[in-house]
This record gives sequence, C-alpha cells and structure tokens, in this order.
Amino acid sequence: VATAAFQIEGAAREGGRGESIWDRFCAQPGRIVDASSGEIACDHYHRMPDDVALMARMGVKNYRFSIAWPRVQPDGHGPWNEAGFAFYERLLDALQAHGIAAHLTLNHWDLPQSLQDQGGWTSRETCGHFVRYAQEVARRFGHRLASLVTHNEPWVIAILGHEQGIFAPGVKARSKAFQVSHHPLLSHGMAVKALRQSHPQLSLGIVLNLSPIYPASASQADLDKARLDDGYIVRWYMDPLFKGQYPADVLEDLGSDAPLVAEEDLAIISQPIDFVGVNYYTRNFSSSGNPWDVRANAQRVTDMGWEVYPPGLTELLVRLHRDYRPQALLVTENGSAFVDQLQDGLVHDPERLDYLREHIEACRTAVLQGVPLKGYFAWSLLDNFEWASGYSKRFGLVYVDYKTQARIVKSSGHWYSNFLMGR
Ligand code: IFM
Repeated sequence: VATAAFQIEGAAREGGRGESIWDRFCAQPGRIVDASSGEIACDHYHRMPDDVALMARMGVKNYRFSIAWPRVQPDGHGPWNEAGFAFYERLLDALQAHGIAAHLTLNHWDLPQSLQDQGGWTSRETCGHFVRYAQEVARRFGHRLASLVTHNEPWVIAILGHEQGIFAPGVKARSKAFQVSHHPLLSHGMAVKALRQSHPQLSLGIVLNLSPIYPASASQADLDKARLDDGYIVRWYMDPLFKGQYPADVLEDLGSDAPLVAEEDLAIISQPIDFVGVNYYTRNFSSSGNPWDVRANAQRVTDMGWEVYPPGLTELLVRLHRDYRPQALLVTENGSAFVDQLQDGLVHDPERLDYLREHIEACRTAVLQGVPLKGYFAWSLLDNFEWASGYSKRFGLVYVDYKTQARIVKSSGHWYSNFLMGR
C-alpha cells in the first residue's frame, strides 16, 4: 500500500516541522474545496504504531510512504530537525518489527515554504538543496530501505502547480511550468549520481503519473493532438530519463516556454535507475476541439470523474517496456475514489473492490506479456487529504472517520488482504 506524508500525517506544527507550500496554499481562501488543510489529516503522526499494526494485520508486506521535507529540515537548506528524523526512525522500527519493507519517497510535493520564497522549483538552486536532503536521508536510513524514490509525479508539480495553478504553489505561468518540470528531473539525476557513490546497494527510481492517450476520433487533427499530448504527459519525462533528450515535437510546440537546459543536464538526468514507478488511474482522450468532453461517455467513472479502464494499465506497461526497456517497473499507485457510507460499522465498497481486482488482473496480463513488473502498491492505505479536493474524496482501503479518527477496513480492504495472504 502507499501513502504520502502531507496527506496523512497531520501534526503540521508539531515536533519542529517547518511550513510547507501546501500549508500556505491551504490557508488561502478558495484553494481547497472543503476549506480544509493538512493540519490534522489522519493524525498518523500520533497514530503511526496502530496504522503499521493494521497494515501488518492486513498482510501488507511493502509500504510506500514519503518524508515531509520540512519536518526533517524546516527551511529546506539549514539545520536538520532531529525530532522530525526521530518520527521516521520510529516508523522504520515499527515496519521492521512487523516485517514490512520500507519504500521511501523524498518529495511528494510538500516543499519547504522558505525554499518557495527563494523561487522553489523554478530555481536551479533548489536542486542542490534537494540533493543535500537526499544524501542526509540516505545516510540515516539508506540501509533500512527496500527502495528510494526521488520525486513523485513531476508533471503534477509543474502543470497543476505552475501552469494551471490549482495545486500548490498556485502559480499560473506556462513559461515557469516547464522550467519547473526540468528541475525535479535534474535534481533526480543529481541525487541518483550522489547516492550511487554513497549507497551502491540502494534501489533508486522516480515515480511518474502516466496514462495512455487516445484520440477522441479518427480525424487527423485528433490523432495529431493525441500524439502531442502523449509527448507532454509520457515522453516529456521518459525520454530525458531514458534517451537523454526532450522530445522534439513538444519542444517545438512549447516555443519560448521551453525550459533553459544546461549542456550537461540531460546526461545527468539519464543516469541509469533501478526502476520506474508508474502511477496509473485512468486513460485520457485528446481532441483538437474540446479536450475532455469525450470522457462523459465513459460507462464506469470514479468519484473523481475518472474513467475505470483497466486495459489502459496493461497497455501502458507494455508500451513503456517496449519503448524504454527500464530495468524494472513498479505500479507505485493505483486506486479509486468512491462515495463510501459507514453503516453499522461496515463500509461496503464493491466498485473499489472491482477496480482493484481488475487492475491487478491487468498487471498480470502485462507480466504474461514479458513486462518486468516487480511490484504493485494500492493507493491508498487510508482515506486521506486529497489535495485540492480536501477530504471530499476517499481513496482508502481503510475508511477514516475524521470525527473520531477510527479506522474501518472497507470490504475492498478485506478483499485485498485475502489476496495478499493468498486466500
Ligand atoms: O492522492 C494522489 C497522490 O498524492 C498522487 N497521485 C494521485 C493520487 C490520487 O489523486
């Protein structure tokens, strides 16, 4: 199962944690649909031992979580916060005691606000700060990790955070967005280079949100648009990582909004990595006219309005293997939001159960086609803070009653647990 720090931890002002860009963003009126924040979230900071014990009871053997950078280095460049590191040390101890492997993500979006004040991901200097943070985390915890991920979904940081402005830091500037898309990739390469020296045994990768893109019709204009959108979503990230170049069609389309890329950058970005993490939720359609209307025709959609389309996962994995030959692929997130009702102490969620089962089946199909798929993480262990949607969307295998913080395993969670235990 997978989670992320800002979405579950809470304790935003405890233990010396610094402010993150998401704390600042949530405090701005109108940013989060239910006007909520990560202040308390699932209170995982205080309930961590119980949450880990729950995972263990569910038969979970691999846990993907992230470190809140401002918890361990409040301003992103100055002193380390020992109380922050102590929390993650306790988490690793608890996981180890239960025989659960730890998969750590360094950046799941909660950049220290003070780095944002100096330009955040638009600034090349943030890359240097990120590498020092990566090195310190690896120095303390590297020997205890099954894998380490540099960044989660750089597309989201760039596009939702800096082009559309609907995620933190809420910037709306296309020229900045593509500079931002470059810096997490660059800092990924820089961190991998440094960690290879210090921790040659550590399994290193990056996590991308990827979808297959379908043309809305067979018209040439829609086919062309789908190809370009594939460039923006898939190739813009995979090509520099595996081919050491940005895709020419996207660069041309970007024109003056293309990022400044120093001569050595692409060689740094394309460091060999041990795996690519794929976050898959749905497929997308592209049309030269109105881009998203076509999805209204989908038969099955989740509470996010995303189509349920398991074959898209097989198709994506097969294509990534064919075009890029990564050493290994992991599905680092896959899951669905549905409206859940807690009734008589139970949550019956057949749609989420079907979603899970069908996507795991889609993974199996990919493996049978020769894809080196080495793992699958369900998103998410718990209902949690779903960014701009606040607490209005529930992705958990475990229901969280936010009034009492009670955890109730949903029927999908029971099904998954049986699956994990081979029952
Ligand atoms: O909740 C998010 C997660 O933080 C990143 N990937 C997508 C999930 C669902 O929107």
